[in-house]
This record gives sequence, structure tokens and C-alpha cells, in this order.
Amino acid sequence: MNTIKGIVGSIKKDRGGSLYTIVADTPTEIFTDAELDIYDYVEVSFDGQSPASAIPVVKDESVKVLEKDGRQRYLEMVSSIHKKRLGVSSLFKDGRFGGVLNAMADRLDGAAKLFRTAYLTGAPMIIRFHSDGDGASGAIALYRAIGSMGARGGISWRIHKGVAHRPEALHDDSAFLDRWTSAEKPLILLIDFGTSKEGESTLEIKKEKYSRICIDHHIVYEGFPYEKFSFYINPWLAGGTSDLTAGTVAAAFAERLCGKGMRELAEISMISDHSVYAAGTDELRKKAFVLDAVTGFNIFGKTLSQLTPKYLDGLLADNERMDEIFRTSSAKMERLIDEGIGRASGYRSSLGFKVFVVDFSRLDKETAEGIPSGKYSSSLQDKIESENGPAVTIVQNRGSISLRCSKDIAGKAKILNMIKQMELSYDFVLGGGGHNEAASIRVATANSAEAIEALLEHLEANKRD
Ligand SMILES: [Mn+2]
Repeated sequence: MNTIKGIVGSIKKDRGGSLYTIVADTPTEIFTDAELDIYDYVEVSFDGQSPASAIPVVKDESVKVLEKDGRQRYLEMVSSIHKKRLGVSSLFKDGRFGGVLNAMADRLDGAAKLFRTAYLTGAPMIIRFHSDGDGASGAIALYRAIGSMGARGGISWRIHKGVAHRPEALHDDSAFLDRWTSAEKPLILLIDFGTSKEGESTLEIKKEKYSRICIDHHIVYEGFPYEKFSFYINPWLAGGTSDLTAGTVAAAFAERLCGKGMRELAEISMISDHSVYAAGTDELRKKAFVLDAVTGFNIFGKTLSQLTPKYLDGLLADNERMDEIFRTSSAKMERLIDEGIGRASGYRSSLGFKVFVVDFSRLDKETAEGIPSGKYSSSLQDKIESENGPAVTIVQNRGSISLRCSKDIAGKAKILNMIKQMELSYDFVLGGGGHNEAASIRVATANSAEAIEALLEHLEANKRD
């Protein structure tokens, strides 16, 4: 007979009973038909044989006279859990970006403490990560950290398309989170997205109801209400840039949580996001490519909900499957790139670099199937750059236009400024954003040719200032 004593930290009512998280030295989940409340102090006995609903639970009534006493005892228990030190991280000593991570250390530790408390007390969690190699590496790092904190349920991982946490997504999150009652607020964590005008409204809704952490590295625009997050962590607020990837910051966060090294995932995220800090072996490059392909190309027969960090982490360890994905997707991509370069219209800008324009919607349908034009534009840009030197690549796919710009000329081309100017100047521009090296713009499909003309004009106009 195994007995634990602890405090009820969360409850999810179900048919036939309730799922409780008991906060103790190691948090324990039990399913029982006993009626318990948050902060109840209980003794649970497991004989390893009885069905879950027959687990004997003895309530200690001596303290639960006033709710504040129950809360007090709970807080003492939580603070004893925290005596276990948060881990130290080697990424903070990295010569390339350690300084920026150190400048974010207080926020990272605060967020890690909030996350750890929510984790160990059974608060439900939604973890959303951007659907690319960067977002996926960050999610895998966190998944590994969680693995070392003891298994628990009530965590939903969601791969996320786009850069905004929109009201529809929040609605889904609420439907999941609101099934629990918990001592700590339910937690929403966003990795590699969330700095977006279109997501601002979700920061207004029920802001007292959820804890929210955002780990992002997209540029913070003026007026973005980041103070509405419990913790908003972004290198742009700490003297860094987007080159410090969200995956690397999430890896540092994960290291702080569990004390295990996450360097490999940080390196993969920097390769995937074309960071200036990207370095690494062929093996890491392959992993980055495979994560990008499997999260970005819709050709592997996986639905979005199947792309969990558990699956992705398993994939990184499965050499055979990785080879297969690498071969299939790189062959497909190479064919599409050759075709694009053959059909590109290019010219030399008076600013001194080449500009290439490719119409994605006219490429071979079968080869292009399942490959998003944004991913395509990054690979195309790499190839063009390696053959022509610094360049700007514009890929037009009906109303959606992707722009890519070599690092060396990003300061001259200023594509992000250009997109902002266009948003102000043209009604048919529906939105846009990104980094100076990689950005996108959405326009009304009927005006897409006009939009390309305007883009090229604005690119030239940059030389005036
Ligand atoms: Mn990223």
C-alpha cells in the first residue's frame, strides 16, 4: 500500500467521478468519485489493484474551516516545492547571444517559476507553437523539460499557423481550459508568435482569467500591449534582435525549468530561421530541414493535431524516417526552385542588388502541391543568394506575397518599412509584417499585379532616404 498526503490543486469533473491533482512532493493525479474541493488536505492510498474510482481518500477536516487556512497550507506546500532550485543554463554563457539572454534572465526565471507552479499544481495548460522549425524546436525543448518534472495530463499542445493568437484560437483554448477548476490560473503559453495587431483583441478578453506567457522574437511594434501578458519575453526588449530565435529563448527557458542542456534544439532553431548565429553540422542542418518540412509541407499525411512535440521529438531520433522525409521534400523543393529560377523576372536595382520576382501560382501544380509559398520563398532565396550574391526575392501567390532579403542588404532594402508605407498608401493592402530579412504582405487578389509594381517602386524609393 502506497500512501501520499497532499492538497487538492486542480479538479476536472467527468462522468463517474473527478480527476484531481494532489499537490505533494511529486504531484499525483487521481480519478475518484470522492467529492473534494480545491485546497482540501487529503490522504490517498493506492494498493495498485483497485479500480481508480475505488481509491480510498481520507479528507483531513482539521484545517479546512476557513478557506484562507486551506489556501495558506497550500502556499506553504508550493513554496517547499520551489526550494528545489531552478536549473542553470549553458546557453546563457554563449558568446554569440548570452548577453541578451542574461538581460532577459529575470523575466525568464519569473516565467519559469509561474510555469513550474502551474505545472506542479495541476493547472490546465495550452501550449501553442508556431508551425515551423523554430517554433517546433522550442516546443520540443519544453516537452523534454516537462518530461523530467513528472508526467501529468491537462496539457494541450497546438501547432499554430500564422503569427496572431486570434479570437477563434482563444475560443478553442477556453473550451479546453474551462473544464478545470484550479488553485492556479490556467496557463496559455505562446512560442514564436503572438506579437501581432490581429492578436491584440485576445489580450483584452478575460485577461484576469488566464496566466499568459509569450516567448517571441518578432519585432515589437510601437504600442503593442505586451504588459498584458504575465510574462512577455522577446530579445527586442533586451537589446537583441530576431536573430536570437524564439526556439533558442524557449530552450533557455526549458533549461531553467529542468537543468538539462537544450543546446541542440537551440542550434536547430537558428538554422531553421536563417539566424546570423546559425552554425552547426550537416546533421543539425538536416534536422532543421526535416522539422521545417514536416511542420510546413502538407505532404506527409499528418494532420495538424498529430504534429505534437512528442511526435516531432520521436522523429528527430528516427534516422530512417528522417532520411525519407529529407529525400522526398528536398527533391520536390529542388525541382520547384529550378522551375522558379527559370521563370523568374529579375532586374538590378539602382541600390546595387538584384531583385527576383516569381509567380508561385504559375509553377507546376503537382510539384508545388503541399508546399506553402512562404517556405518556398526562403529556399528560393537561399539558392538565388548562393548563385547571385545579396538579393531580394519576391514570391507572389495570388493575394499573398512573400519577401526575402539577404542580411547584407537588409538595412538598405528596408522591406519592413516598405510594407508599412504600403499599408498606409493603398487600400488593397490588407496586412503585412515580419522581419527585415523575411516578411509577407497580403493584398486583395484582384490587385496582386498592381501590388508587385508598387513594391518594386517602393524598393527603389528607399534610396532617397
Ligand atoms: Mn521564429
